[in-house]
Amino acid sequence: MTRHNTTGRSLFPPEDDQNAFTDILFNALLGFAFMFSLAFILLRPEVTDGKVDPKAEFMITAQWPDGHPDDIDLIVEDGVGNLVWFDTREAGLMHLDRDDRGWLGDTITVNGQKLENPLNQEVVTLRGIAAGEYVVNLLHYKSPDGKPVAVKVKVEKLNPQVTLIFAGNMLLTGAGDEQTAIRFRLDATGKVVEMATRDKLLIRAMPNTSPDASKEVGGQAHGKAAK
Ligand SMILES: [Ca+2]
Ligand SMILES: [Ca+2]
Repeated sequence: MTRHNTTGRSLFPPEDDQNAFTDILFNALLGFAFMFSLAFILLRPEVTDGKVDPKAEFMITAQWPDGHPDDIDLIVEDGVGNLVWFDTREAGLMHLDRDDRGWLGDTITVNGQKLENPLNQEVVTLRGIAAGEYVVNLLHYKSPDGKPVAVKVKVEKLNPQVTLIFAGNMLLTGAGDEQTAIRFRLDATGKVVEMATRDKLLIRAMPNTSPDASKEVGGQAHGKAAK
């Protein structure tokens, strides 16, 4: 029933007009909803199930306890003697994504607010496949309290899906300690054909290098490198 005011004019449009208006509004909303859905589908990042980084073939990770003050270094040598570590972050097809220095650099100030990232992790990626033997070493670079540190080392093959090649626990005994976590040999297709754990020194074997915990930040260390 339509209500009327005292002048006899309707307060609301006749029902037919109202239905037409509702239809137009509904259609417009439907159109917006459709366009929004379409935009969302187009903007949605592609789901790469099981793939971490399509540009990398292998990922080598060293991780030690969150918030731990010690600086551990990951050093990887490829089949032709290229060496990647904090001093040479790119060599051959290898790349050191981050030199984690323990507690150092784990706190940043944004807009006056202190943010902490307690993670202690270094990652080396192999951006392509080069046949040969890879040597994965750890170096206990800086140890303020001189105590041993447990480090987890992982080697993963990323394509066509993530496959764990190696996972191990190492115990680094103090500044200057260098140990081999794993050696693995790849064939030309990226298949792991051999694994070994016998030590091969990469940094301590270099001339004029002697990692020393007493060295100050910014001073010369590892021969030519300054951290
Ligand atoms: Ca480091
Ligand atoms: Ca850290």
